[in-house]
Amino acid sequence: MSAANFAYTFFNASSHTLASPYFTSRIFSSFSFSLLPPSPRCIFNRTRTISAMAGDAKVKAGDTKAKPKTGGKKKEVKKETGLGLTYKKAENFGEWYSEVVVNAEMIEYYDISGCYILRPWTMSIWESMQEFFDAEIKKMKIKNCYFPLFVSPGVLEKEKDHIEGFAPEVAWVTKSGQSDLEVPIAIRPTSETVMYPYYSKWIRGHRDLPLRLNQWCNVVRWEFSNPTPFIRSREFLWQEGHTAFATQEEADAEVLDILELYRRIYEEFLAVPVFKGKKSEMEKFAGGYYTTSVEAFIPNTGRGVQGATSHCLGQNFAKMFEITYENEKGEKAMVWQNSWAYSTRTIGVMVMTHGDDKGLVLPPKVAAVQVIVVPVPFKDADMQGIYDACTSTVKILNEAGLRAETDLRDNYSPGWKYSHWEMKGVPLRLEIGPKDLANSQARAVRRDNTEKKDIPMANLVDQVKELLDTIQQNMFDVAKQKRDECIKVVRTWDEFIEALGQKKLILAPWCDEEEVEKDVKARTKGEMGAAKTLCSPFDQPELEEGTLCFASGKPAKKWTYWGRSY
Ligand code: 86X
Repeated sequence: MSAANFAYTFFNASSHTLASPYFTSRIFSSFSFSLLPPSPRCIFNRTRTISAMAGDAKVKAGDTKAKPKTGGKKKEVKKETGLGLTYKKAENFGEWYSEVVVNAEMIEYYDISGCYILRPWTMSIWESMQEFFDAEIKKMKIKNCYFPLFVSPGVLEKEKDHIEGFAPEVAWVTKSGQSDLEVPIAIRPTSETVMYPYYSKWIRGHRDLPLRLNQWCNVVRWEFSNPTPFIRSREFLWQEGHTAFATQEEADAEVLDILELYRRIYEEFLAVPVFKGKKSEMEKFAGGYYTTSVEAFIPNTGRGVQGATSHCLGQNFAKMFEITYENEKGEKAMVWQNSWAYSTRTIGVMVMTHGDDKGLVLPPKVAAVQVIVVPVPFKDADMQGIYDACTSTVKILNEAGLRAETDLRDNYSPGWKYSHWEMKGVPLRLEIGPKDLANSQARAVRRDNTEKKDIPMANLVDQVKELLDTIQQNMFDVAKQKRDECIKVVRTWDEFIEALGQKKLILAPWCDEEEVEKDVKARTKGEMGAAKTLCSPFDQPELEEGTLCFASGKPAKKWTYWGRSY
């Protein structure tokens, strides 16, 4: 098949009839969108924008509407204060989640389905993780770079194994202004095809290796299954690392080094427990050699969620993109490659894990505001004295490197402020009232468990630091305990089905055969989605001699986590 032809079939999974590599508008429009130039009304009149857009845009079947239930009508019915959640986490998890991310001012819904505005409260979380990860990969001699957003159709053809099945998710730009582009260009869903032609160019000899690059960017995947803020959005932010080595040993080592950084992001920053493990043949990145991942679990929905992936690509892409070099002996050799990524999905997992019926609960390490200082005026109290105490408390905490703010707004009551900052998930609240002022202390209230404690001003910084550390640790411990309570070890099919019905995270002995995983998927198919493997944990319980696979009855090769997943 010619390159051009392949590019065509590749992105037109549904059609095999057309000879041209590019598209007739009729067929093309079934999976593309066009970039309409924004008209003034789109920018200035929001109400009209939404209705106009719905009319203008070609909305594809299966496209869900852009506005969530909670962002629309519901809000008008709600109390004027705008405080408090309508839904409870345990009763209606989906609506609860949408409401939390909006009311905590993390997300604003956008008028394109599956696209969300990331507000400052979200971005500061992303930046905390970014700061950590970026510094760590720099220690590993990985360098940042930036490749273009657009992909020419020509290079995509090289990637048969890789992109097969993904074609319907690729978004295309087909016009500039009113004229059709001569050649449509794709928007990156991931950057292998964008980057590897240049790896081929830049890598000549063994001295050019290793080549270790990372980029922080956005990617677009035009998904049609139900969009969820952070968890499944059509555009998201991520880092993608792409590295090339002379030897497999170096590549193998990096896969695990990066995976450990992902574990630390989840466990040390987001206070979310994860398992490190290897993906099954079915669930691995098809273009790669093997895939490792960190896997989280959401007890409320009984779903696993892939937290981040670190792939060894082997030499598959080196073959496709001719990434070769001359080794010390003067022979031509192929590089070993890895790729790895984590995305803004991390934030969604954190919200789902820690949020409660009062809203978001932020781990101190990633909270934009770690301490909110609230003045509690009383009838005849020395108002100025209280305000000054709040301001100086913040100053002392800021100088100690803590992220503290005070809320001195005089048009809100202390109670309203408590609810507001609880909704936003601030880990620690310090209340300062007349009595506290008189005693030179502040009343500390933890967001994670409502525990209260008086802190003497003389000891402010130490005690606040200690409290924040305790909160961070406690949030992880509680989440881990809840997650662990969901783990169910099963050995038979009947136990497996029962555990699946109970929303468990299932650990089962498995024969590690692709056919068997397919069979399990088929046999568990239903409204809630099929069960699949999440990963085979690196930390394997002992597999006793003679243990059989829960699904096939053949000898088991390993313990594997199974469940429904996001
Ligand atoms: C898989 C693989 C890999 C670099 C990573 O997981 C780490 C960072 N990439 C990504 N993947 C695709 O390759 C893909 C390709 C197309 Cl064309 C698409 F539309 C969606 C995709 N989704 C995932």
